[in-house]
Amino acid sequence: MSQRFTNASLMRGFLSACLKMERGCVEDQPQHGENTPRQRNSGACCGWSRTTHPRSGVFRQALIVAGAAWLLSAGHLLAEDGYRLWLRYEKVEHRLLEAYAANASAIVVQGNTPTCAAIREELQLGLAGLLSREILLETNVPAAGAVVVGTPSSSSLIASLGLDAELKLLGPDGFLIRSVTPNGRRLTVVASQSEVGALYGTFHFLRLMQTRQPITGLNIAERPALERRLLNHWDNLNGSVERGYAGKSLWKWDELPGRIDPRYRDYARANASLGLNGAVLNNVNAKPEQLGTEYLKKAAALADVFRPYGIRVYLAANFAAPKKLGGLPDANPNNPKVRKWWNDKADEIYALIPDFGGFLVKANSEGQPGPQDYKLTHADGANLLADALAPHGGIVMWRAFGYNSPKVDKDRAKRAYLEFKPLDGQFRDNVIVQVKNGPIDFQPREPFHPLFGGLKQTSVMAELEITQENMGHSTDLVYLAPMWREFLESDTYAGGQGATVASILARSPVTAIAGVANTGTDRNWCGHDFAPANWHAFGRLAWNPRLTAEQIADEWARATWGNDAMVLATITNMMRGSWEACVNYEMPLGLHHLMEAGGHYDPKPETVNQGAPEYSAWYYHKADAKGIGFDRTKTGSDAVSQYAPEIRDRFANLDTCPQELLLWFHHVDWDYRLKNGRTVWEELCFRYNDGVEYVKRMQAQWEAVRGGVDAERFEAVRNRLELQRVHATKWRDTCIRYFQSKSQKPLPAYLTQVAEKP
Ligand code: GCV
Repeated sequence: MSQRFTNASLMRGFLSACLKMERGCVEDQPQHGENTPRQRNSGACCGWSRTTHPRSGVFRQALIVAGAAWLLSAGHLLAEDGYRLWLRYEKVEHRLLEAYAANASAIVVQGNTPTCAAIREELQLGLAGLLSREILLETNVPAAGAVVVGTPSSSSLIASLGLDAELKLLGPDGFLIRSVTPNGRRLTVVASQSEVGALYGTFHFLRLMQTRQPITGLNIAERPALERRLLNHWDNLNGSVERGYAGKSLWKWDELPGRIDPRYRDYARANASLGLNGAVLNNVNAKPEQLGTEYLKKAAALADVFRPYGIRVYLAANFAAPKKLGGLPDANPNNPKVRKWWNDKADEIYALIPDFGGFLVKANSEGQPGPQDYKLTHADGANLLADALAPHGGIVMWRAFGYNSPKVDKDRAKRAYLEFKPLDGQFRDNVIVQVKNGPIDFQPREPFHPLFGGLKQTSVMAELEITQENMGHSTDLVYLAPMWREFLESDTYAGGQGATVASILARSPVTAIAGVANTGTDRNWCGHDFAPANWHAFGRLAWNPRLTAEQIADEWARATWGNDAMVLATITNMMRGSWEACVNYEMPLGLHHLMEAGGHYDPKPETVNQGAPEYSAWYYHKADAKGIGFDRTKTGSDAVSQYAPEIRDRFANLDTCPQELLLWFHHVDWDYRLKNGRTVWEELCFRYNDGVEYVKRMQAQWEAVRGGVDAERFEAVRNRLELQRVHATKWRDTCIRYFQSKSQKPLPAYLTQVAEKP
C-alpha cells in the first residue's frame, strides 16, 4: 500500500517539476498601488501553480516519462510534507480513471482576467494530478467531455446556455455545475455570475473527483450562507503570531512590497478552494503603524496577490492611530480633526487597495484604546470609522470582546452583553458587531454568547478560534467542526423557536463570520498535520453551516490522506470524538478557564490573581469542600437571564441544563447525582480519565495506518500523539489531584496512580 502512495506523489511531484523547468522559475514582481486588478505573471517557483498556456508537448512528455521512470526505478522518494494541504490531487484509482477522464477531457475557460487564469491553472493542475495526464486547454468549440467554466459575460458558451435567471438566484459567489448536451455534445458547465464564483465552482468540481463522487448527471447549485467569510490573523509586524503555533507569520513585512513570497498565492488558493473571501492581515492588538503609508503599501501588495482568488484584504485598526500615528492630541471621535484623519486615511487606503474590505477593531479590551477613553460608547467609536469607510463601501467589524471592568458586573461572562445590548440599533449600517462564540473566551466548550439573538437591530457576526489556543496548540489532535456545529445549531429562541445562531448570522443586513487563523510558516502550514482540518472545516462551514462535521472530515481526509477505505475510516474515527475528548481531559462538565495564565497550554486550577480575579481559575470553578461550579442562576450571577426565556429556563434548571454545561451554570455538591447515576465527583473523575483514554485509543488507531500513509506524515503525527498523551495526562492528573484536595473524596480504582504522584 505504501508503494502506491509513494509512487503517486512521486509522479505528481516530478510532473510539476518538469512543468516548472519548462517555463522557467520567475518570481512575480509586485506592482502594488494599482487601481484595478491586473493580469499577473502566473509563475510561482515553489508553490503549486503552473503555466496557463498549452505548449507543444513532445519533448516535455518524453522528459516526464523518462524522468518518472528513473525516479521510480531508483526508488527516490519525494517527501509528503503537508504543504499541499487538501489540494494534493493525487491520481484516482484505476476503476474510476477512465470514467472521470471521459468527462474532463478538455478545459474551456474563456476570458483573460487573472481569475480566469487562476481557474485554468487550477483545472490543469488538478486534472493532471487526478487523471495523470495533460488536459488540453481549448478556446472555443469544446470537444465532447470538456469542462466549460465561466460567467455569461465572459463566456459566449455559458451565455448561450440561458442560465442567467438561475445564476442570479445564487448571488455573486454562487455557482452551478451541470452536465449538459448542447448540440449533442456532452459537456460539464461550471457557471456563475462572477468569475470568483466560477473559481469556487471549479474547486467544487475538483472536490467531486477528490472525494470520488460521480461527475456525470450533475446538477449542483451552491450559494454561500454568508457574504463575508474571513480569516483573522493575529499576526504582528515583527513576524510573531499571537496564539500562533505553526512558526512565524506568513506575511514577511520586511520583504514586502519588494518581494512576493510564492506562498501568498498558495494561501489564497487554499482559501478560495473553501470559499473564504477575506483576510484581516494583522493582530487585533493592533499597532498604529499598520495604518501608516509604508505598511499600507505592503498590504496592497498582498491584496494584489489575493485579488484573483477573490480574497479581500482587511486591517485591524488601532483606535488611537490618529494620536499615535497622526500626531493629533487625542483620538476623540468628537474631535473634527480626528474625523478628518480617519476620512483621509480611508481615502489613502482605497487609493492603494480599491477593494479594501474594512477595519476590524478591538476597543477598550485588554488594554486596547477605544471610545470609552473619551467617555463615549462602542457605537460612537464604531460609527466614526464606519463613516470614513462608507463612501468606499467598506465595513467596520467591531468586536464585542470586552470584560475589563468589574464595575459592569462581577461575572465576566455577563459584561459584553451588558455593554452592547443597550447600544442595539445605534450602529451605522456598515458596522457589524463581531462576537466570540461563547461569553468568556474560546474555552474548550462554552454555551453560545447571549448577544446572538440578544442584538436585534444590529448586524452580528461570529468569531471562532481555529488556532487551538486553549486546546493543546498544534500539539493536540482536536477536530473542531463538532464544536462549531454545536454552536451554529444552538437555538437562541430570539423571536421564537428555530432561531439558530446560523440563521441569526444569515439574517443580518451585513452577513459575516470570522475564524482566527492557525496558519504560519511551518512547511505544513499549521504545525500538526491534522490541524489544517480545522482551517478547512471553518471555511466549509462558513460557506455552508449545514454541512455535518462528519461530511467535512470525510472530505478533508480523502483529499489530504487518500481514499483508502481503511485509512479513511481510521482517520475520520479519530477525528470524530477528538474535541469531546479534549474537553474531557481539560475542562469537562462545563468547567472553564483552568489553564495557566500565559501560554494557555498547561493546567493550573490553583491560579490566583488578586489584582484581576477573572484571571484566577478559582473565580470560575469555585471548588471547595462542599462542591464545585459557577452559579449563574438567579441565586448566583443570573447570567442565565441574558438568554431568551426558553433558554434561560433550560440552563437555570438543574434537571434540564445540559450536563456538558452543568458547572458553567451551577454550583453543585460533590455528591450531586447525575442522570447516569454517578455523582459529580465520580463523573469528573470518569471524564478526565476518559479523555486520556481516547488519546491512547487514537495512538493505537494511528499505528494501524502505518504503511497506509506516507512515512513522513505518519511519524510526525505519531510523535504529536505521544505528546498529546502526555499533555492530556498532565491535565487529568493535575486537575484531579487539585479537586480531590478540595472534595476529599476517594479516587476510583482506575485513578489510583494519580494519587500516588507527588
Ligand atoms: C488577540 C484572548 C487571547 C488573546 C487575544 C484575545 C482577543 O484573551 O488570549 O491572545 O488577543 O483573546 O481575542 O482579543
